[in-house]
Amino acid sequence: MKITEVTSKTFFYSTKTVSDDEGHTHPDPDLKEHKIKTTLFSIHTDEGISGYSFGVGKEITENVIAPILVGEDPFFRERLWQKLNHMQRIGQESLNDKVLSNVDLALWDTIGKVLKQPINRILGLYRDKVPAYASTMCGDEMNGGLSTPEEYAKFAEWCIKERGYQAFKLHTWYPPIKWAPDPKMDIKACAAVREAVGDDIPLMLDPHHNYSRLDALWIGKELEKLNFHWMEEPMDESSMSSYIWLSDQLDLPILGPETMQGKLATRAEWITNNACDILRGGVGDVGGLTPLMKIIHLAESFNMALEVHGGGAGNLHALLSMAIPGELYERGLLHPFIDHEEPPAYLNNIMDPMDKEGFISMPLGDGLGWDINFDYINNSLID
Ligand code: LLH
Ligand code: MG
Repeated sequence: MKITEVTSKTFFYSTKTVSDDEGHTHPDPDLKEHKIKTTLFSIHTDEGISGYSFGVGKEITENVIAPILVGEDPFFRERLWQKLNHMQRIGQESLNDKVLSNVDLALWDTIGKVLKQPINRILGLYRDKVPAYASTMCGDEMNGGLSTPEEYAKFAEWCIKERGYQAFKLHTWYPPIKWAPDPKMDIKACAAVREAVGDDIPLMLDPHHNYSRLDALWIGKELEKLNFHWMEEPMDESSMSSYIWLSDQLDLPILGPETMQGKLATRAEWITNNACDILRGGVGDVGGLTPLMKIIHLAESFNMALEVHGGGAGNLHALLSMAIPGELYERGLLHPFIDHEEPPAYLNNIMDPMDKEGFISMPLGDGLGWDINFDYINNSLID
């Protein structure tokens, strides 16, 4: 079996969210829809079967990825991944871990479609559903949104008591909000949420990512009083020493690294240096499902829990196949003004429908299980 063609097609779709100048997503201030671009990345084979993912640019597809993939057998996924991974070293700057991840996911999708099986069955299932937590967008200044501790509390109450989520994570206030970050405000929001949902619901905090050691320690100690489940990324993860220092002084579990580059190797360093209590990895941070499964097995061999970062197809298949096990699926990012149940126009269904008890079931479709609206994409192409 051979890959015959690899393409990236750019198309428009509508969204009600905007990014701030630090890259965090919020609702559009007027809650209006506007168009943004993304790409459909496709791997075509000589057996007429194709695999897909999103977000790999046209230029890198044509100049870097297609020359490596075309003519190869997609079942040599490990070799193709290693080749692209090594190419990151030699100045292929736009071949970042997110691109690598999306190429890897499209290879998995191709393989699943050829074998006519969902990826979770190919990996080997551990369970057939996973509990989800509500993961908020970071704080804002929108009245009725996530602008005060009381608004976080109200949203948490709805997520847990009405919608059925099993746990709740706050992303609190970061720059460019002028008064942020503010450790005291973070703790006020966490305390209000604890009060609203009661003592038994697991709560987590993902605060501003550039606090000082002393601020992070103070927040951690306050979270211990509020019986929080974990804290993640309160400081720049480039300094592993800071995380060793912090974890050493807290009973509160510290989770990481989330955004630090280095894939498997970085996680091995964090485990062996006791820089975290729970490991972190998500397909988009580590270069795909191929390396994420290795990281999961690395954590397993050290008896360390691993929490998967982010939602989406690749992360869900990994969670269904982990034996350590990943405790919770991160569903979001959520906001009182945004309907997470509504699929983007280029999908017919969302990837992670959640039942009333807060569980997400295994996707049954072949490959990654994306239900892609090809008609929408073909009618919205811009090149
Ligand atoms: O930057 C953000 O908006 C969040 O930190 C985002 O990366 C989110 O996915 C996260 O950290 N979840 O844990
Ligand atoms: Mg995080």
